[in-house]
Amino acid sequence: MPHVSADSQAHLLEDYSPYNEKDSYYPTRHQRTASSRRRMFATCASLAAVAVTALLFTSFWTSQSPDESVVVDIRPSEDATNLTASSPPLVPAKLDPLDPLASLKGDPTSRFQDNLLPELKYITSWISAGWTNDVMTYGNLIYLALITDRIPVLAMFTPSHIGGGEAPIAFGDVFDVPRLRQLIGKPVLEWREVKDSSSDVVDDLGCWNIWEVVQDNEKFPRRSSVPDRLKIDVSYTKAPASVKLYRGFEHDSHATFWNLATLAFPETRKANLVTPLPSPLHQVSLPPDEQMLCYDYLYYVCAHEPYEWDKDYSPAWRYVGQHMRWTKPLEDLAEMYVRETLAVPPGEVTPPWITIHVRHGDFAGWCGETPLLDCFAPISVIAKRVEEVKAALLVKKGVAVKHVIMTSDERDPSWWSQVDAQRWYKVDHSKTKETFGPWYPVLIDAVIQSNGLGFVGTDRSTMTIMAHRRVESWHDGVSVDVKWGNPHADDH
Ligand SMILES: Nc1nc2c(ncn2[C@@H]2O[C@H](COP(=O)(O)OP(=O)(O)O)[C@@H](O)[C@H]2O)c(=O)[nH]1
Ligand SMILES: [Mg+2]
Repeated sequence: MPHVSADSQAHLLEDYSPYNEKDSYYPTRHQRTASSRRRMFATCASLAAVAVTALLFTSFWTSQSPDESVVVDIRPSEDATNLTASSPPLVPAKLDPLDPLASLKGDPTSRFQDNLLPELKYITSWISAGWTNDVMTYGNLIYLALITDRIPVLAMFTPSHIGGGEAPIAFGDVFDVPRLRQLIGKPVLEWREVKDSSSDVVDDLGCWNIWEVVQDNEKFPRRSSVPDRLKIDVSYTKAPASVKLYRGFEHDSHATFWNLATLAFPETRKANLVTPLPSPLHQVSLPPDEQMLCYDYLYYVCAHEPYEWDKDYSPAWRYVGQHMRWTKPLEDLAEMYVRETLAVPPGEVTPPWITIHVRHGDFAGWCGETPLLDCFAPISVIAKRVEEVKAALLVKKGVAVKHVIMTSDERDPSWWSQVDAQRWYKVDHSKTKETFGPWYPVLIDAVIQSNGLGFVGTDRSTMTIMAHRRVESWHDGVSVDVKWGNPHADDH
């Protein structure tokens, strides 16, 4: 491992995620003021509108939603209570969540502000880590949008682990945004729908700086290439210390959803306005924007405890993440790869499979003095877990799974020959990058992992966490994670 300074090492470790620090440290629309008559009229009219909307939604979902099993009604209860005069601004019930143009003035504009509807409120944030961390970060952004009644605006995925010089890929080229809108029943926008991707105009925007408050190593807002890519010049306002989950605790960097959500509303926002940092390009100082609410970085956000995506109760997973389904072209491509991998003859149904995800690569940086052979789980330990998952699937689903597919970032040919010796299948990615582009080896592997009936992952990998959740939620399958770090780490 190259020599790195303590600070840069901390940054490097953070990207290993989700546990960048020692986990043992953890203790365990507009406001109306009207006469009571007008208020009563408004309430009745609203109730009628809600009833009609509810009916429309019900019939829509019954007739069109292909996966009711995962539909959870997370819309705020639109009862008389929150439709009274003192309600904070809501995404209006009459707004068609499925039509992106209903949430905008029209086609993408050169200045993003020119496309925002004055009566609506939006929320955005940037990413800056490994791809799966970034998937979670966008999931957190959408969840924060749900609890603040704002429309999330999502940027692209940036090529952090696949070569910094590669082109980004749009969120909507990976995840099925129309289906996401349908499943959460709310508008979701992509930046490419808001601002013309070829625009040369640099927009100014005031954002909250969370990063500098939740961690001690970097005395600046979280760095991300996204604002530059979107041509946005950001002026940051340091958030109040109260956003941090464990105030004063240097070994954790989490804020909570609701601490951040308070800043979305006028009273707490106003009470916490401090002098903003001038933007790097135009040197403008702007308070956090009220219409396009913006936070620098939302990876380290939780409702209850750090690294929640790893928990079954995770609200960001339950209300958002599980509804982030792959685009149909990506599903089809991965299915084609699975059929080739398992040599399924044309016309035959693809058999169920178990995917293994072995994460090595930069995880070596966590091994310290422990030799890698003792640190990473050996194939024998992984094989034991595969047998356990097979047995559990037989009991739970009555299915005897015969096919096991290995996915990994490991490049050592001798390690892969051990995989061959187990008669596990491996995906041939020798032509994937040149045929489909640099994003596709990891995208295809992630889809394959998510669509198995069983999953054996690597503890502490966000890619594993997502596959684990997806297999359980989408397929009612069985997932386990292999522990590592010393020869007895996975003893059980
Ligand atoms: N193709 C492929 N790439 C992988 C696999 N595991 C890890 N990687 C690469 O390593 C990166 C790991 O970063 P991230 O997605 O944040 O997951 P994490 O670091 O494991 O938490 C991925 O984005 C991929 O680029 C795998 O099984 N297949
Ligand atoms: Mg990562």
